[in-house]
Amino acid sequence: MAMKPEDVLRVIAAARGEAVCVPTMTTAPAWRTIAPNDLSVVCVGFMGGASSLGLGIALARPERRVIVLDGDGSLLMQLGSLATVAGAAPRNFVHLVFKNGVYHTSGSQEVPGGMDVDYVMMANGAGYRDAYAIGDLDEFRRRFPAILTDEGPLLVELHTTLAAETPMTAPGGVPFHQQVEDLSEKLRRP
Ligand SMILES: Cc1ncc(C[n+]2csc(CCOP(=O)(O)OP(=O)(O)O)c2C)c(N)n1
Ligand SMILES: [Mg+2]
Repeated sequence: MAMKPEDVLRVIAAARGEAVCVPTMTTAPAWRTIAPNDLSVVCVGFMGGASSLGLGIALARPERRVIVLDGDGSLLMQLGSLATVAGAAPRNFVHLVFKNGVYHTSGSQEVPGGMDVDYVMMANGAGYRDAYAIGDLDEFRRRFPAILTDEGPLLVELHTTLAAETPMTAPGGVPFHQQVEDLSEKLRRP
């Protein structure tokens, strides 16, 4: 079973409240249309860096939930970031891994191990507080309130199909430095 990434993003956008979202790779173009101009910072260039960016925000704003929307190939490239997150132990940090088995953005080359790589086990091994996999949209919708409130760091491996767009087929959006300034400004407000 696999979910359409856009359907997953719509569930997140509808229920996230004041959570900050950090989408990367193929979640980026869809997120721009599903949740425009909000508490997000969309990043593409620094493969594997989304969780570190999210970690920084989570540590700086411990009262706010931070949700990283990561790619499987990106996480695999910076696997050590799992131990960095677990070591910092941010209670407000959620790591959603969109596992599609490929580097979709760069041309759908297969990620080593494809869909067989077990990111749940890796997150548990690194010391995340909790980790589990979801492949069904109804289950994701049902469990999302807990994902928003359970103590982190939490990793959820999401089994997804390929997105309709990638940052290559749908480039653009607000420049990264501008998004960072906008988000900092919003987070500084009381
Ligand atoms: C260090 C580095 N190597 C290679 C690239 C080129 N690149 C950009 S996106 C991408 C694939 C991302 O795959 P994944 O994280 O699985 O996300 P998906 O596109 O499948 O959503 C690659 C290899 C890069 N940006 N940085
Ligand atoms: Mg991928």
